[in-house]
Amino acid sequence: MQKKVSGYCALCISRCGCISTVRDGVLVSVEPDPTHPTGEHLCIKGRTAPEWVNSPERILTPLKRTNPKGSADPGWQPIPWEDALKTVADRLNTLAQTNGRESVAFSVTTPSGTAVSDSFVWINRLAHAFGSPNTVFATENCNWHKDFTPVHTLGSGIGMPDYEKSGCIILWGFNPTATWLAQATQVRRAKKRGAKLIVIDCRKVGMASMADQWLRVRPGSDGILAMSLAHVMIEKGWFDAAFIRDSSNGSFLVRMDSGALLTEADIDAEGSDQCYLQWDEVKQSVRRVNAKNKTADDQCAMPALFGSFTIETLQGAISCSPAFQLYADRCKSYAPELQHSITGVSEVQLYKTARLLHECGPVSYFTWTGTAQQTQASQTSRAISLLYALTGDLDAPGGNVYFEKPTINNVFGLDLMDVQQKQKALGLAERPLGPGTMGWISSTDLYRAVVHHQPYSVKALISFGANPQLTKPPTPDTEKALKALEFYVHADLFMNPTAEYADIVLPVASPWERTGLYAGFHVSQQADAHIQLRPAVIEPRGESKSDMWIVFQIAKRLGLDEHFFLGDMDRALEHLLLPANVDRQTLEDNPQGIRLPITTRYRKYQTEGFATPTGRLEIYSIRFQETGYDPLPRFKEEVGIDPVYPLLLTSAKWVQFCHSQQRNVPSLRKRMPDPLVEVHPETAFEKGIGDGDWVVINTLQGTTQARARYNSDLQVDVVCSQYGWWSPDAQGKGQHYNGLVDSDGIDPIGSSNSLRQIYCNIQPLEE
Ligand SMILES: Nc1nc2c(c(=O)[nH]1)N[C@H]1C(S)=C(S)[C@@H](COP(=O)(O)OP(=O)(O)OC[C@H]3O[C@@H](n4cnc5c(=O)[nH]c(N)nc54)[C@H](O)[C@@H]3O)O[C@H]1N2
Ligand SMILES: Nc1nc2c(c(=O)[nH]1)N[C@H]1C(S)=C(S)[C@@H](COP(=O)(O)OP(=O)(O)OC[C@H]3O[C@@H](n4cnc5c(=O)[nH]c(N)nc54)[C@H](O)[C@@H]3O)O[C@H]1N2
Ligand code: SF4
Ligand SMILES: [Mo]
Repeated sequence: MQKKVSGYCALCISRCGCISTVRDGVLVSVEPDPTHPTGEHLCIKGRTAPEWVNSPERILTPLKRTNPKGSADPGWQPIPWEDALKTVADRLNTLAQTNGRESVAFSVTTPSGTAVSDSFVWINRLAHAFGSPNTVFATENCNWHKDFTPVHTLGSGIGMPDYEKSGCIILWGFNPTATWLAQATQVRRAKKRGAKLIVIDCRKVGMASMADQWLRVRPGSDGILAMSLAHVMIEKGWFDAAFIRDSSNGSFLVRMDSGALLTEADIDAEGSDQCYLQWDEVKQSVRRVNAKNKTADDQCAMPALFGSFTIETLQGAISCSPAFQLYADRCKSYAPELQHSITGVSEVQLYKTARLLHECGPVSYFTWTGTAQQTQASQTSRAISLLYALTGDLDAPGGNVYFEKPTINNVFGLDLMDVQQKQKALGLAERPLGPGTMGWISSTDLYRAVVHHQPYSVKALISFGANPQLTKPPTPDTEKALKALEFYVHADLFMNPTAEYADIVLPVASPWERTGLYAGFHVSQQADAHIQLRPAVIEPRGESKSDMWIVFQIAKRLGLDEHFFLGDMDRALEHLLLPANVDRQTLEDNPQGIRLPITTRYRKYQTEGFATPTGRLEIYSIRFQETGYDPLPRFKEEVGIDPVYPLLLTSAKWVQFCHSQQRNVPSLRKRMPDPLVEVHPETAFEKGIGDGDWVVINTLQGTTQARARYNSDLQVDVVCSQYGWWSPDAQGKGQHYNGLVDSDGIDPIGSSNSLRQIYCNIQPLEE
């Protein structure tokens, strides 16, 4: 018996349309579905998915620990589902009663690099319905800087390049060839049609070899690079002044005494503090702007972007400048001639790049983890958003666009907690604009709460996938915390070094064994209009269950049924689909998905404004200013180089694996048997390291091992290694890339770690 079933590969954010073949109830192959908007190609992980699904290492029953934590053998003993679920509910309820609901933390793996996307919102909803503001998630090192920080500038995330109409595309610390195949396909197509391409990456990877400009930025200097580029564009007048004047707060006057925006309330006792002021160059006087709809009292005015003006206020004469002037001044302090030793990019190349941006638009860009994993990621994100704002192409044809998506109900459920409970999120008090606002916490904050009871005690962890032992920086508390947790339950397909500390492990079905709803495939309007209910193609292996089922069953036993459709997953799905204009039956009848008849509305800000405090794109961030952060990007410069650790280490992803997963898939492992570190041959030669030799990487924090691979496209003092290795036959077990990271250095706004700007040294491994 053989059948072919349409679906999509759920293993990463690309969600490539695919066709799965099942023979006698066993998944035997996964192939591309070129009729699907993301189905032109599958990567090697998708093609080898049957090995992953059928792996002998899958967890097939609920397991209970019988030996103490930290023992070499946890003594896993199979237990019935009912016992497991009852234990989980009983323990969580008891702990919450004695220690408060915030004492139970949740954890979820990344939906961009796993299929947990099927249940991501339900897992978060469970935490919120339970009353826990504490969900550990990779966001601070993954997507906070691209999906949430830009809210303070653009009023939204960064959107998606409108590849089909872009004249010039920037890939900034993002290598879709390895990490998002469907975007790579779009870029290649655009390039073929004649679009220009700028790649900003420390390595010449992926599309860099076909780029019109490849900017070999030094790790961690992207914010400075963005400011340098912006300086050139402002100095040359290569920016969309009308857009900045009419749609950003760049024309709003800033009081030089306080750094606050000047408002009508400053000049008129009856005036509104929501009404901002510009300097009108025609009338040579101030002009009032209604915050929410940009209409001013005088339409034929010319608001100044540059200059310095003395304004008579209720407190006397005050010197003021348009926010854009302050931004231009800040950019000037990062002028290319001052910064090329820090960014590694020459003045000439910066001018050429700025010219491309000016002459070859519309410009679109995508940035991801190359600009995330640094301690200045939030200001870097702002600097890149502001540089992009200069093009005037936001939400315009060919620019970064907010495509229309199928509308589905939002069940994230943050509002199931009251304000007081939400405010208890670990780290939120220190970083009020950080991931805590979404109920997401860092593992460092979790471990501190478990071990030091700071700011309060956390006693339990319920984790859906994730392997923070390897994917987050270590802290002196990590192991202590994992041992000290009074109760830890981990739901996964495979064991991992973090799950080894669990009290109970729950077996999760693979995405080929469960349904999944996906609404909007991102990479074009056509893809984003696509909605699909991926069918299960085989029976769940062993007793494994979907994350959604586990969530609903735990909710039931916790007495939270009312928030989970009384345990009825079909009704839950119907609820999601209510506003979507498509019903479940239609989706079930069309497993390849449905394209809804929706089209792009460009430049929505013209009618809706921007979702920022001033209702405009914020050159000058009001929330940053009010929270005590610099309202304009500012960067600390590299510290002087330590002769003991003279090399600059960064990391990246390769197509074979997602994070710490898939090392146990034989076909993938054959292609990448050992952890790699890319080294410039000159540096390697100096240290007596041959291509393919094992080397030791040292930092102030730790040490690990990897095999050298020569890469002559790197700067000579930059090295790039892999993270996520731990499988027993890889050399370096017990050590890993993130052991090299200093967990204390974090971004003060968004809490990202320095995973990509680490001073290190390397030497040959003594056998
Ligand atoms: N040095 C360095 N560190 C990094 C990064 C880097 O670039 N450099 N990248 C960071 C980024 S971007 C991210 S997102 C994080 C990721 O960090 P994590 O979220 O910890 O990701 P993984 O290591 O892939 O762990 C995934 C675990 O979830 C399980 N899993 C897979 N699918 C499912 C599912 O459907 N349900 C359940 N319940 N479990 C599932 C897997 O078997 C595995 O055990 O790592 C970060 N760490
Ligand atoms: N194969 C695979 N695909 C994945 C994942 C995976 O683990 N494996 N994970 C998924 C997830 S969760 C995510 S977040 C995405 C991430 O997707 P990407 O962001 O594309 O992932 P990376 O390869 O880690 O980083 C992109 C590039 O940043 C460069 N880089 C390193 N340091 C710097 C720097 O300081 N500045 C700049 N400008 N560039 C730098 C690296 O050389 C690399 O080419 O991928 C998703 N897809
Ligand atoms: S890029 Fe690979 S792993 Fe990601 S969805 Fe596509 S086939 Fe699956
Ligand atoms: Mo990520």
